[in-house]
Amino acid sequence: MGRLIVVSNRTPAPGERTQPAGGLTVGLYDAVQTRDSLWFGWSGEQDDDAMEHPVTEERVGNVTYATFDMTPRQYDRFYLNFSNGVLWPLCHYRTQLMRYTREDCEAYYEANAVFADRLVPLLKEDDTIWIHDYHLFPLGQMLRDRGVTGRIGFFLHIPFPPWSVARLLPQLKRLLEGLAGCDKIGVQTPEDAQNLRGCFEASGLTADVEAVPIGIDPIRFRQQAIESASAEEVEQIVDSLVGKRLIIGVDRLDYSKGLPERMRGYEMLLKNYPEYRGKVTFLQITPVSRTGVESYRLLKEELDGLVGTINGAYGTPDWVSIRYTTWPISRNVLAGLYRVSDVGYITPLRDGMNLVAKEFVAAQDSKDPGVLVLSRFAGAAPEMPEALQVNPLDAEGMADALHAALTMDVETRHKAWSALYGEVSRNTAGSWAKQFLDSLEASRP
Ligand code: ADQ
Repeated sequence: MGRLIVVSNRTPAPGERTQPAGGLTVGLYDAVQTRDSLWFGWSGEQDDDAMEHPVTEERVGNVTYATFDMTPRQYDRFYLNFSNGVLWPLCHYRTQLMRYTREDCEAYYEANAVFADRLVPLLKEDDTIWIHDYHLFPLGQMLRDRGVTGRIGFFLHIPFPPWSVARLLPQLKRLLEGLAGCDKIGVQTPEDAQNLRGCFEASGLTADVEAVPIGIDPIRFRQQAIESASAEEVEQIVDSLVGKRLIIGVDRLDYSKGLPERMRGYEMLLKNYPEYRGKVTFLQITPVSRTGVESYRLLKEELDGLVGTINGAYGTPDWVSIRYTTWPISRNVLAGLYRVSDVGYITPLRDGMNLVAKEFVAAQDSKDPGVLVLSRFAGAAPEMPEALQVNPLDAEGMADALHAALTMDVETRHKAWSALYGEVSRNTAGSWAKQFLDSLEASRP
């Protein structure tokens, strides 16, 4: 069997190469460990002379991490402006937030060409290449143009919108032509697959698209949660609640995550169900991300204001209704916090999958499990029908779901949790990678 070549915008940071921290790293950890692999991507470093810097390689176990630096221009135009200022909002159906310029678009293709030019010399004939995510849509075809003949797969971690929305992107066909260079394109949900197929069809292109939902490592995460729930850091937080019920939300600060809407849903709980005033705490953990993009700065201002308004309106001298932090928290502590929470309140407006929903389920105590309140627009929703599913735009509906979660008897909670945990255990990070790679393998003789 040839090598597995993983290509993603960022490679795991050196500290994460032996201890995967989340998302993509966990998903691919098993796949790259069990076979001779190369993981190729941007180092995270920027330098004016980056184009003169060589690719740097580090070998850890079975994996060679090959990384290169970017120029500040590439970072701004390829990463911030086009990937995160055009493609991210488009794929999350937020077209009014797209800030398109031709110059950024060209810089996106130029940066993809740099990925291709730097990767090709590292390749061998029987390598299988697996490209990840929206930063690298055109890379497959660019590798083909440079003579790569081996199998190339692509996985999109975020949603893909229908043709009626996608066609708002200038040069959509060019983007799809680049993607069609891959033998197999994986997406998170059947809806994304249908949308992407529709776009290929409308553009007169053919491609092999398949829904392969990503999962977590539930056994490992559960173990982490059990250990950390009784660790000092988590116990201190539990003590500080002095018996109040705990609702938890965990997300990067991103407009796709529906954070203002979530606050409004919680505010409605306090308004419509006054019996919870002074009796619940909502802990929202939201590390800031992409601060270089204007819409993210504006979102932070909006959220800061909303939290202040709700706390001001409902809080009392001895009770803060929302605890809100924008600092990152270690995964261990996070796992313990999920376990001690009564409700996981995960309500994105649109999300590729949302691994936090799966982590919350894995972390629960089977004898007294918490309840998952989940947006029906998370990619995880079709796999999790036993969660209390909500529309994040319906504040009253969210409040009703929180109330239902907080009053659910243990038998009903246990029944729902068992079904959810069964699914989270069936479709794991490891099985996701295996299913995709098997399918890529079978895509041609
Ligand atoms: P993200 O948008 O980053 O990922 P998500 O799937 O929820 O969203 O993954 C976030 C990961 O980061 C989780 O493993 C979570 O535990 C971790 N995390 C979040 N906050 C943290 C904190 N404060 N401290 C430490 N860890 C934290 C993208 C797509 C998703 C898709 C994933 C994987 O947007 O829809 O599920 O890729 O495909």
